[in-house]
Amino acid sequence: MAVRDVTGLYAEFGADRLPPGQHRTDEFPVFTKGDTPDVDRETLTLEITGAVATERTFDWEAFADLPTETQRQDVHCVTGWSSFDHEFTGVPVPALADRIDIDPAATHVLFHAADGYTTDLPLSAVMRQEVLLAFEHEGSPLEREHGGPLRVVTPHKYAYKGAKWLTGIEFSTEPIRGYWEQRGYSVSADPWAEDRYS
Ligand SMILES: Nc1nc2c(c(=O)[nH]1)N[C@H]1C(S)=C(S)[C@@H](COP(=O)(O)O)O[C@H]1N2
Ligand SMILES: [Mo]
Repeated sequence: MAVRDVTGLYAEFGADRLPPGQHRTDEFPVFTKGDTPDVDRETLTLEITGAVATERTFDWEAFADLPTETQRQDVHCVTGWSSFDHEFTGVPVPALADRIDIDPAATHVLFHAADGYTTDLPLSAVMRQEVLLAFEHEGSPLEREHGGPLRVVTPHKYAYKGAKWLTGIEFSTEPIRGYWEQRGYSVSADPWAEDRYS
């Protein structure tokens, strides 16, 4: 399958691929607030709730019917590390949106995860081709510690916007703050603006 290289997306936001104040690592560190939850493809449920015409739940079989894409992306953690050139395969959010009838009044999204984690973004920041609901990394099922079976990746934002072990996407007409956002981290989280705290 062809790989879409989106590592050039930084040009929309800043001068350099490595955002200011970040250092590059060749590792892919694991960064989780607590324990890794026990989720697999067989037990996966992805609930679409809130400001949508019909709330619905995808199991793995229904999810696997959605269009997918493989992209090369960079990861930027707000604690300072950036890790380049990861190949993620997943469903781009616009492809999911085509199937779920989002309320035109919806302005925000809250992602829910199996470990109780949540994170929020404006809908406009989520409705981008490079925001993937990712289930493969480097051609293999996404590693459990990196969020397998299903996570969000947000290469245009600090990586705390990418919920691992995704279980739900809640659309809303006003912001609902996520786990780190309630604890002082930035809602917009633009790495090139060094938008770390709010
Ligand atoms: N469910 C869940 N998602 C999460 C987190 C978490 O603790 N729980 N940590 C976030 C943070 S702060 C970062 S930097 C990335 C790290 O992803 P990685 O462990 O695959 O590097 O996951 C994000 N998504
Ligand atoms: Mo992070």
